[in-house]
Amino acid sequence: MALTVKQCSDMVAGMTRLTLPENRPELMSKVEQSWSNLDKDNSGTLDLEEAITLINDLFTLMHFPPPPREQAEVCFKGLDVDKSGELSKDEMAEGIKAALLIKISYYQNMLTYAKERDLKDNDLIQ
Ligand SMILES: [Ca+2]
Repeated sequence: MALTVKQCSDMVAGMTRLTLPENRPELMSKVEQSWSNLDKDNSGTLDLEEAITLINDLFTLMHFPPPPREQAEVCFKGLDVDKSGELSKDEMAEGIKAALLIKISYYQNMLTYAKERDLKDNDLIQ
């Protein structure tokens, strides 16, 4: 996926904003938006199957191939901080934040690359 320098820096800014503590309500509202579709049994938490669907969606959203099942399960266990076997909205928000931070560092590397080559705002980063 080729982006211009401007698109790339806008993405970093947008994603960074979501990870800031003061924008927690905004992050929570994004979690809230997708939650009702995912929490099929309306339990208020996501079980492993529901969470894996979400993890796959998130990866797709970030233009990463969905992880193999095994890796998604490891991911789920990592997100389930209180080891309840289910994910709460807070645990999910933390997971999204962690995913965003990974993605931000990816785009920051692209920006560093662009800077080293003295690319302008509308130049594509190849
Ligand atoms: Ca939990």
